Amino acid sequence: MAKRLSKKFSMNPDWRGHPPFTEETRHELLQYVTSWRPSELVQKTYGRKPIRFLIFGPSGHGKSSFISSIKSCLDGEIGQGAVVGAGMAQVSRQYNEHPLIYKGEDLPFVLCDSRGLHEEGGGAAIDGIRMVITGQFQQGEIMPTQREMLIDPAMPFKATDLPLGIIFVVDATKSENLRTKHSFALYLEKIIDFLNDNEIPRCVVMTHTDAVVSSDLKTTFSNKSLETAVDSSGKLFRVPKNNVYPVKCYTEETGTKKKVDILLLCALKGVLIAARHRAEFIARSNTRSQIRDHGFQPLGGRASDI
Ligand SMILES: Nc1nc2c(ncn2[C@@H]2O[C@H](COP(=O)(O)OP(=O)(O)OP(=O)(O)O)[C@@H](O)[C@H]2O)c(=O)[nH]1
Ligand SMILES: [Mg+2]
Repeated sequence: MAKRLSKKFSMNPDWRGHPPFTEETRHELLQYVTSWRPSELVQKTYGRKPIRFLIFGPSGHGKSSFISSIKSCLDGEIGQGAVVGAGMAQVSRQYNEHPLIYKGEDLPFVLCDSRGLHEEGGGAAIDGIRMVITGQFQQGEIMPTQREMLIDPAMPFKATDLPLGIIFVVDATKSENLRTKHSFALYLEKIIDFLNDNEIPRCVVMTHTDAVVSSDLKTTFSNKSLETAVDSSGKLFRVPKNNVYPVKCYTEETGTKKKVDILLLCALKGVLIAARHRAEFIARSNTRSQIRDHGFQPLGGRASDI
């Protein structure tokens, strides 16, 4: 009894509320993610194209691994969805839209892989990133580095060309170090300013949780070192702490695991909730501006009153 009590009181309290790591939670999260659909108004506004979520982050921090892991989680089997590196610099150089398939059907959104941010010598050019955000890059096109950037980025774009979310991916063991790099902070600021100006929701997916929480992923939300990493990742990408999602990617597993899936699905659910709010806002603003353009008369008022 004394032993049980001392174990109980030696555990850290959770720093974030979270669902239990049970099979039921995995099932509920999977249900949410796979049944997520944009409303009719949003579908009408955005057309038939899948909704885009862009993945940005420094090279080697796990962007492609996160995409692959989400695919494996939906599939129930480990596969190689996006090419992942092992000790290589700058593996992904292209812009790549990855469809997500559940039980043979495409989900209405895609995860878009991209070239690493600002790695010495070969990071993605800021103007190239702006072009990816505004939908001016085709599937498979190589994203230029600052040196290679020759294209005029000043192309007009519509609100519906923009993604409904940016997912910054960062390695939990490296975020603190990145914060001290002045050149990276300046580079990131330009990207964040552009996202703010266009009101694009963003969050952080923090990979390598397993490297910090070495014992059991169940202790993710009570581990103090991980809380510190969540804090510094939030400050680095200027998102509130509750929009930083710790995950572990599938790296050496041969089958999917309940706790790994739960962390991955919690992250994706957070992205989808933010996207729904933004999409509804754009769809309604779009409808209002069409009403203005066409001079429709709404019930109880003249068009000029809107
Ligand atoms: N232990 C552990 N390793 C991870 C995790 N996520 C990614 N990795 C490893 O980190 C390395 C880099 O992962 P990638 O997914 O290729 O990183 P990337 O951001 O796509 O890199 P670039 O394509 O070069 O920009 C690989 O060796 C992965 O296996 C994680 O959550 N835990
Ligand atoms: Mg990659």
